[in-house]
Amino acid sequence: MTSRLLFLGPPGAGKGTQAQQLAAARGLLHLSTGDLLRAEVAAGTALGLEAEAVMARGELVSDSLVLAIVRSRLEQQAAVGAGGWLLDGFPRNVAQADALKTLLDDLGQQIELVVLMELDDGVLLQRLLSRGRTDDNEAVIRHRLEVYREQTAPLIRYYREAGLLQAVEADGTVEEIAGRITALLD
Ligand code: B4P
Repeated sequence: MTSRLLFLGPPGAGKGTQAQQLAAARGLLHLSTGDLLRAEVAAGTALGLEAEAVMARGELVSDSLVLAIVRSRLEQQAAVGAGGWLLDGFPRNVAQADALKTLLDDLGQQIELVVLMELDDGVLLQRLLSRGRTDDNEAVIRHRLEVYREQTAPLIRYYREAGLLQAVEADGTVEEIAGRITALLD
């Protein structure tokens, strides 16, 4: 069974929506760096204070901060001998992808599949405007899309060349998209 995977795609493609359902259905650890960062902000931790302004601008939080969060979660899971995971919104640039590879090598684990969720900017913008999170206003969304193109989109080639990437069309109902993703899994 495919049990170590990550979701890649622009902001608002529905990574979180699909990841939550799939992880619950397959008993995987769902690791969303966006959710974890928002939890730190809500709890008012030092880490949250550092992340809050960066997220509000639609930029990427520092690699060291995000990596510390991911490393501790994956190490905890490996220590108790638990199985699979689904990384949602991480990595978001090549430095994070390289660091993830090093971490997984240390843990003796490997990514089995990278699911790229593809969607037009117009649909993304409408979805995020109707979600209405604090970082979901038009100017910030447009900036997040630019950051995606510059920093995250190079991961498409990175994982394609590693032979791990499969793309799905992320337009349609939540159920239709879930069906397309499930069809890629063993
Ligand atoms: P994230 O929390 O990762 O959020 P996202 O990319 O905006 O959304 P996602 O694709 O998960 O879409 P969702 O399912 O919610 O990032 C937020 C910020 O955190 C970043 O800008 C950055 O600052 C920071 N961050 C996170 N990870 C980081 C990292 N690794 N490094 C540095 N910084 C990091 O869906 C969007 C909306 O569409 C929802 O309202 C949903 O209900 C709706 N929707 C979903 N599927 C739909 C469908 N099929 N039809 C219609 N609507 C749908």
